[in-house]
Amino acid sequence: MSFTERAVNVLLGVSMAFTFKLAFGQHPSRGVILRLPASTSNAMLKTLLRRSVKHDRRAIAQLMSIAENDARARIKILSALYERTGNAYVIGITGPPGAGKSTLISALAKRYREEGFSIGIVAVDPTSQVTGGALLGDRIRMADLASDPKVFIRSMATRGQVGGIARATEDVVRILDATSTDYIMVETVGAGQSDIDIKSLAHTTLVVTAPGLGDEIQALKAGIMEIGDIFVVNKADKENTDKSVQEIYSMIMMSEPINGWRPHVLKTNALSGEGITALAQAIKQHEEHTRKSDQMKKAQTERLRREVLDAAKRYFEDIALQELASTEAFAKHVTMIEGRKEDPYTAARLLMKQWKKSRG
Ligand SMILES: Nc1nc2c(ncn2[C@@H]2O[C@H](COP(=O)(O)OP(=O)(O)O)[C@@H](O)[C@H]2O)c(=O)[nH]1
Ligand SMILES: [Mg+2]
Repeated sequence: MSFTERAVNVLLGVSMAFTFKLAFGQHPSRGVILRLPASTSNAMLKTLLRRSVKHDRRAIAQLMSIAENDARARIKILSALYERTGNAYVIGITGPPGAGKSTLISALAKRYREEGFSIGIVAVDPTSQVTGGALLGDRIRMADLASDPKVFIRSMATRGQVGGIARATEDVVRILDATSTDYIMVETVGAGQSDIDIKSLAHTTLVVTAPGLGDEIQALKAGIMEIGDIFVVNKADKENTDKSVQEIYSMIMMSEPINGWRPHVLKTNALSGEGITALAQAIKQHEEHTRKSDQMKKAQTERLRREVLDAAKRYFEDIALQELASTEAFAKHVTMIEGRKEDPYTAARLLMKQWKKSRG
């Protein structure tokens, strides 16, 4: 990295931190993207949006890819779709690799399809990235679902998103919500192995484990215990299923119910379908509980608050800072820093002051 590049990076970093402090009293968590791809044309976006709200799966997939790669188009897409969101019910499915999450999702999806609901399945699985094996397995398992026009499947594993996988996943969920999807199931690998905050994304969170994984209870203890609304011990055909159920149950009984809900513990065999009806019922119960409790409204308000802040933060990162970096003033400051006539921190402060003034 040349000195100038370094100076530009420092300057952008500092001005970004400064802007956030100014606006929110908070520091940014990500680095700066220096180049944006060429914007997608408005006409093309319009066509895709029109097709996607009629649940055209190809258009939906295209919109998702554009949102992942083009920061400006992303904002256009999300704001155009926003008024249509808020209807889908989002189910998070998390747990250690190999527990049977994908298999369980297929079984649930089939159940929901029988009831006529449209389904979105979002697989966020960094373990799939390593070998591609798990992904292939998922694909075969979901093959009959994939041919159903009312089922949309998206795998997040191998994409290099502009704003990270967590943001891309949220966007995908939002786009599905806006395009008449009744149930959205998001699969993540549990306990700190992915960046996704599934609890805040999902209305109901399932924590899936299986006997014989060795570390199942350990995995649950490591922060995943608090997030489950429903615990599923899958692979009920294996030994020690009841023991796992008991262990989880006693851990639940030791803690207070959250928002009046004490998590359920169920066992399933995702391959044979045993226990899936009971699981779908438990999800329904939690959905009813969440919908009628004050908590859902509070959680929603809190989510919306965070979204506005987040959108503002993203605006700064993706657009305002890019604009700043292309101004003459910015280039001048970099030259001054190069000549050791100024330091990046002072430059950032001055630029921000100027920026604030220019916005009135
Ligand atoms: N015996 C048994 N195997 C299962 C069951 N559910 C899933 N599997 C198998 O467990 C493996 C991992 O399943 P997968 O759904 O990919 O797990 P994930 O990594 O949690 O998504 C696959 O070979 C599945 O066929 C079950 O209920 N019983
Ligand atoms: Mg999986």
